[in-house]
Amino acid sequence: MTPTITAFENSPDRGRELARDMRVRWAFEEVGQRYDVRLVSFREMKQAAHRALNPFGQIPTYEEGDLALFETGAIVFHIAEHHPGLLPDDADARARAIMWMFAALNTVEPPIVERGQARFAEGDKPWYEERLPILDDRIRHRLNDLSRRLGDAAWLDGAFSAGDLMMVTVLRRLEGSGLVEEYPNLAAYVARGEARPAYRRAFEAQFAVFAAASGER
Ligand code: GTB
Repeated sequence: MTPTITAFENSPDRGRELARDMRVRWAFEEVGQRYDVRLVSFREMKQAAHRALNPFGQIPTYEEGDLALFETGAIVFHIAEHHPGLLPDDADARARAIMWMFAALNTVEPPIVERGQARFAEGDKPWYEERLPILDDRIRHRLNDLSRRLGDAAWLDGAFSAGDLMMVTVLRRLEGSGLVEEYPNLAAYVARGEARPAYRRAFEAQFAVFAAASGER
């Protein structure tokens, strides 16, 4: 059965891979699983039918037969568990790859989300300019440690895994901030992720939604 995910009908990022369905699309592409996409408007996302899939009224969601999931961590993990290619066979290496997924979502992403939220919700407030360097330093704190751990390695723990997929998409959210570029090994790490053919295919699919809606190409 072909799984169906939901994505923004009209993404505020203009199809630039920042909305979280990108992670799920990328995971599908890495494992070679076809998928369908149902586009939803902001209004639809808050209605009962969508909230039955995601009580928080957000995208992406995942449906396959009787199974409905939300949370990109759970969705990517589900895909990785059911297809070879995103989690190592060795039990210890597998546990570490899952650990990196959690680290991306629970330790690295929160200060990045906080920065984005501040710009969105407080960007016009007088304190915003003063607050931004504090938020940036919180992110640097995480990037410092991540950069030190990654060192010269290509990926976080041996071969590319779901942990890297999640971490790259989290770091991608800093696009335009200049923060990742302060750490050349992290910038190269993100670039390596973006260069993967599966990432490119996911990007094209996500951008095509925006292009079709806007007439751009
Ligand atoms: N923890 C959840 C997960 O990982 O699945 C978070 C899901 C989430 O935040 N979804 C967002 C959403 O539905 C879209 S991705 N937001 C609408 C709402 O909450 O009402 C976040 C996002 C949105 C837009 C941009 N952008 O335009 O740059 C980037 C990221």
